[in-house]
Amino acid sequence: MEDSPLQVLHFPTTPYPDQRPGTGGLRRKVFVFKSKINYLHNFVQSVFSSIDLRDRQGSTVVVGGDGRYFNTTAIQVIVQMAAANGVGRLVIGQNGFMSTPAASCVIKKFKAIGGILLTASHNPGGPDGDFGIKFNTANGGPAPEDVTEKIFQISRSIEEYAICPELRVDLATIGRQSFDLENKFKPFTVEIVDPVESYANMLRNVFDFAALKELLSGENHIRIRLDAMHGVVGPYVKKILCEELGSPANSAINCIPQEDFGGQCPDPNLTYATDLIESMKSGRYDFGAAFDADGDRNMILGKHGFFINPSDSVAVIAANVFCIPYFQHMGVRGFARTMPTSGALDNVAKATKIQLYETPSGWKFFGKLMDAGRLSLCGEESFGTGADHIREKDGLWAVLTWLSILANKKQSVEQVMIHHWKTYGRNYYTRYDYEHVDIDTAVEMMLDLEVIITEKAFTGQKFTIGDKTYEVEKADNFEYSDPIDGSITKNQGLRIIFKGGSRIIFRLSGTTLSATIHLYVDSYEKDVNNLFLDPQVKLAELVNIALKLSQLCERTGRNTPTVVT
Ligand code: VG1
Ligand code: CO
Repeated sequence: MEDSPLQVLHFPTTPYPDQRPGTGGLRRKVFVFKSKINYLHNFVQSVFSSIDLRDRQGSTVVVGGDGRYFNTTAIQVIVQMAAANGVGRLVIGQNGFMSTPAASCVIKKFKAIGGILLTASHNPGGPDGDFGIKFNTANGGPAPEDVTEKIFQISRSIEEYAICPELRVDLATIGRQSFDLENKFKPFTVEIVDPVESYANMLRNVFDFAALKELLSGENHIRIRLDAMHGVVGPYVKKILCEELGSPANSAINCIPQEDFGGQCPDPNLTYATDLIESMKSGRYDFGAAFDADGDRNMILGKHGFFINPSDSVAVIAANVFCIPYFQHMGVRGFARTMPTSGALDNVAKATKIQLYETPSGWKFFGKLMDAGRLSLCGEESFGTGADHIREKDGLWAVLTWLSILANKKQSVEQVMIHHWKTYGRNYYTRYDYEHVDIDTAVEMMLDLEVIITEKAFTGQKFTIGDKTYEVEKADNFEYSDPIDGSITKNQGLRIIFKGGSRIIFRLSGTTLSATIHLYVDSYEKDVNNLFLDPQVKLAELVNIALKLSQLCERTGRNTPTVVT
């Protein structure tokens, strides 16, 4: 306990116009947070001010991050501001580290009113990289739109912030620290916790750890390779997969969190997860997976790098959902996918007569459905998969889910996938990202395309390439009406749906700092003789139609995308 109470001070500040959170929180270049006066303070104050004072007084808030550059500096400021804003207790991950799924779990465990997560997720880190702040609410999930909008509105007219500038916390030592504050009746407390333990505990109740241990270290064990990509999930992989489930130490790579993620983009896809892809080629490993910096994304690979498309991944899990004890106990109430995710999950929903929901991109829309007891399993094409055990997508959960299926089916990753396609048909899928394009060009392209596709005559229009004709059945700018509270979310991507179900979708990224155009293309195939084509060949005609319609190459000056999934 400090000798004399710490001062609570109020400082004037001027607002920034650009603090509207995107698909996954507020993301900016490190230098913006670091050098623009009060940029961080303004946003953090706006987050606290968005919470009713009665709810805030004496409450618990969780804080943690993906360990990127500026993580601990930002946490020290958040601690000082939380204390000054009436928060009673902060629960912080040791050394400021906490994966996003672990934060979701810890928020519930400590009955917190929310959590502040310092992460820019899959975006690059380091002094020249990106920094980000996400705010999660009491259910453990990303703040819904009305909350992020409120935060944004406050940030536009903020006049002062509150802070205890002398308060310093020791982030390294597990345990409780108390601080007496001026004019405060009760001390402010900080609890430094090991989030790995809370998270592992939760997973022990979701999976059959004995069966997984047998799979990974029993007599006929398989070999796995997991790439934490220098992000925050490394210690979780080590503890759960290696120490507890007995996988050898060399099955986990890049497991020490680094401020700049080793200079790599911590994005688990076919372009950036290079170490994993390289080591899978040798054929020494039966199963491979990579995670993003904050541990909520996952990429699954089979032997020789057999790639599981994330849209297929959630469908495979849905089809084999009862291989996981959690679902055996809880049952399955509904499935959901984001709009650009392929219809593979829809096929399983149809066959099992389970309700399917289609939401905009981003995890926040799933949480409401889960809280209302309507949703059990969901996924995104962007390497996000999860369930209602928490309110965030969960990379390690996805890995243990796949391993549970392998253990149960006694099949390889490839066999599981092929069996799935033979049963349900295959949704060929590809996503092209055009990163760092000129923002005005991108916005203009989207506006013009919207005009074209929403003209009345567009529906019914036919596109013929070679001997194939695609007829437009429906085209719109996707809009979501929330089945729980009726709220409407507009402008979520341009979709062109053809007869037979093939789709072309255009969307602008809401997480990258420079403009990124996403082009998503999918096409359903049920003929068993056509299940093993190269998606790029199979989808070439549709991609062609998309590029012609949008004039993307001419407008952006790009002939090829920067990332292909
Ligand atoms: C991207 C993905 C979206 C995902 C979001 C946050 O958003 O497309 O599906 O939910 O990132 O993921 P956008 O708006 O850039 O396309 V994470 O792991 O970066 O929090
Ligand atoms: Co992430």
